[in-house]
Amino acid sequence: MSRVLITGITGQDGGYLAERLLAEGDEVHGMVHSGDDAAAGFLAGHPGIALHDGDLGDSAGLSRVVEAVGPDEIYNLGGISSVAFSWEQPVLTAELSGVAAAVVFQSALQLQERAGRRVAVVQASSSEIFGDAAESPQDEETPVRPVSPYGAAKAYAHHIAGVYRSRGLHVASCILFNHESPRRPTTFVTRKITSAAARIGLTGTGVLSLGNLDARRDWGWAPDYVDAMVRAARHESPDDFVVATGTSHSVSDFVRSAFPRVGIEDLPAHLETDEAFVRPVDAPELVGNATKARREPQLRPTLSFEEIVDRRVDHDLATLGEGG
Ligand code: G4F
Repeated sequence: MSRVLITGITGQDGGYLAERLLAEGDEVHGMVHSGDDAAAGFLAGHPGIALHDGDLGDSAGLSRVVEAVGPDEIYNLGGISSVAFSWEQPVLTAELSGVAAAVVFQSALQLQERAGRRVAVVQASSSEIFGDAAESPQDEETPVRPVSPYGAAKAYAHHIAGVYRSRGLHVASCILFNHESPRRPTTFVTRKITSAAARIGLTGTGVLSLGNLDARRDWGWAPDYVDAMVRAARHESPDDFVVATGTSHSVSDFVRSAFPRVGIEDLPAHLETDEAFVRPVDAPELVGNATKARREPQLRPTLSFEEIVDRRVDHDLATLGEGG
């Protein structure tokens, strides 16, 4: 049994991770900040998890949580997760998604040295670090070249993970490409599309407004990526691992797969573009080469793109059909 601390436990990945580790008999602790409205509901739905007050923006408090829990494993999933929002709050993004990682690593190293045992850390890195990528697909050696405040913050966290690894901390940086589930909020494009498809499919009316339809992303299934993080934490040697499916689709491909699922073929009648959703800079294509992760910690995607779209649309249809 491992004692595990998760930052960002109330998010999509944090929830799947906590459920998986609890089911395996691990002792699960999560850090939540006082403004996290999801915390009370999360605790009610997950008895057995210990929640600790802490804020990624408060270095001393964050260190105290690591110290108090004394974990064997730390998953640093917290921070700003929306690339679009990072353009509105670049400094906050740098603090929560960048600098806080250094505090986590420093606290873990101090705990490791004091306790005389390994403290394994997983940093949830992001394909956004590649930004306007120098090559396609991207792998662990692709130059880091972010084009968004979010990508720049994650790039710092990714680099400082390497620094602490060289100091003897078992820190794996999992470079996660887009990964989706019904738990995604509608601020992300896939959920925005599937919830609109369900609504328009049921009512026969409505228009979906999107930004850049040409952006290509490598969309995987979130529980697979959580599995990858656990395997990376427990892999004998810490490293950087690209976690991806290896296939990219455009935003308009996603729309073209989702709408027919609800019986809508006349896309132009229900789709428009709106400049308000276009970002100042948007990486044109992010697609990962996960050969290394598949070879070493043996990561495997379980769902295809089409299965992911279908499951998501079906979930939103069922939710709406139940009056949700
Ligand atoms: O769904 P998105 O907002 O996800 P994004 O920006 O790729 O970020 C997600 O994946 C990253 C991994 O690469 C994570 F690190 C990050 O935390 C997050 O999970 O946007 C996907 C694409 C973008 O190109 C965006 O410009 O969809 C495009 N898009 C087009 N119209 C839109 C919209 N995105 C959103 N959110 N809303 C739109 O209306």
